[in-house]
Formats: sequence, structure tokens, C-alpha cells
Amino acid sequence: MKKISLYLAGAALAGAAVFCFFAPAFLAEKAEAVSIGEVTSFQLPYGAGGRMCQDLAWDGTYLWCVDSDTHGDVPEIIKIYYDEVAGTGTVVGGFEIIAEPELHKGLAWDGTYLLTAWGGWPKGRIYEIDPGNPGAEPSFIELDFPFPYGLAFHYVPGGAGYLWTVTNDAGYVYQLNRDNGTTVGTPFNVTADIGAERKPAGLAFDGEYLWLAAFGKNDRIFQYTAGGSLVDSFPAYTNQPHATGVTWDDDGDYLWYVDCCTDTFYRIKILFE
Ligand SMILES: [Ca+2]
Repeated sequence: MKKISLYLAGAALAGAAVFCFFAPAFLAEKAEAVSIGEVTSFQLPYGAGGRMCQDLAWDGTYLWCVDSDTHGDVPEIIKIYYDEVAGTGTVVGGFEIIAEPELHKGLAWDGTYLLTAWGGWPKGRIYEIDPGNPGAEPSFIELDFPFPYGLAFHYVPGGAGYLWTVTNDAGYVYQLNRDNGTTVGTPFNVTADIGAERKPAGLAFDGEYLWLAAFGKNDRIFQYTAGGSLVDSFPAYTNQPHATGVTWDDDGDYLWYVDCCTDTFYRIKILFE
């Protein structure tokens, strides 16, 4: 079983990019054998208050973030290229979301569409946006519950796959039919695990585990099985308590997360036992 235990030790500033390092295994509090992961991060230039990136997606080449329109601007999806050698990212594209304004909280990539979780009430929505034709009115799937936040895609060979989302208010994680948004199985609740001081936000799926960013105070990333069992968690390194979006990058077992309010993106090397 994949199992991680990470311990963040320090950081060194280098211009706009920040490079952080995990401590050696023997410094970790846990008794289990511990992997060492490296964290690199970069900060995008931003205007007053930042872009308010809410969740992330990875399409195999580019990192995408969705901005929820918190500051009254038009909500948009931003395309970012990460230069692995330089260790920094740059905005290389993006577009405004022409659908329902505001509340686009979650983001996932299903191989064809960028999918946003629209966190409205009384019923949330999943929007399908073609990044090659972002000016077209996107179709959407209506959910049977409100306030979805983070969104992740679960690839199934030969099938339509599943979506995973988490509700920001009640803290339930739902597995959804990709085609029609109906709930699959029984949702599980994360409130007791993440604590009252944090709220669930971004969601990622790596093919086996769900990764949940919870923000508010002492932000943490939580690792769950698809069945809803908490496996592990580790602190999110943020200068402000706003670790919102996450996505999985299969190229090397990286987990990305973003601090919404500083537009800082972190790439964590996850080493499994
Ligand atoms: Ca996501």
C-alpha cells in the first residue's frame, strides 16, 4: 500500500522561486520508514489580492488553475507552463469562463475537457469547458447537492471514468458518475479528520488515493483511500493560511498545490514506501 510520511524542514528564498526541502527520514516523528521528497515552488506576479486560484488540474503538459472571481473580476482559467530546469512557472495562456459567473471552485482534466465544479446552491454543477474553444457556451451537469469545491477525475480504462468532489460546507466527499453526475456509492465525511479550524477545498486523485487540501489554520494536505479511510496528512507550506487547490502529476509522482492568496504554486515529490 502506498503510504507517505512527510516532514517539512526548511526553505530558502531564491529570487521569485522558493525551494523547500523535506528533512531526512530520521527527523520525522513517525516510526515508519519515511521517504524524502523535495518541494519546489514559484510565485506568479499578481495584482492586488492575487488571482484567488481555487483548484488545480494537470493535463500532462500544463498546469491549470481556476479563479473563483472573489474580487469581482471575470472568473478565468489560467494555463501555466512549469520549467523544470528553472524551477519556475509562467502563465502561457488562459481564458475567461463565459458560463455562470463566480463560484467556479473545482478544476479537473478528463483528457478532453477542463471540468469546473460550480459551488452554487441548491444544486452544484460540473461545467465542461473545451480549452480549444473556450468561447463556446459550456454544457454542464447538475448535481443533487450544493457547494461542491475541489474536483478530481478518476480515469477508468475503456470507460467514462468518475469524478470526485468535496463539499465545502458539510465536508462530504462524493464519487460521481462522469456522464451524468449521479452519486456512486456512499459519500464519506472528512470533518472530524481535518478539524474544525480547517475547511475542505481542492481535491486530486492519483489513481489510488485522494488528496485533499484543507485550509483555514495550519493548513494540511490529507491523503485518503477511495473508500474514505484517512491514510496520512502533512502540513502545507504556506505563508498565509490558504492552501486551496491540488492536482496530481503522474510524471514522477508529484502533487501540486496552490496558495490562493499569494499565487504561490508548490510541487511536492511524493515518495511511497
Ligand atoms: Ca483538482
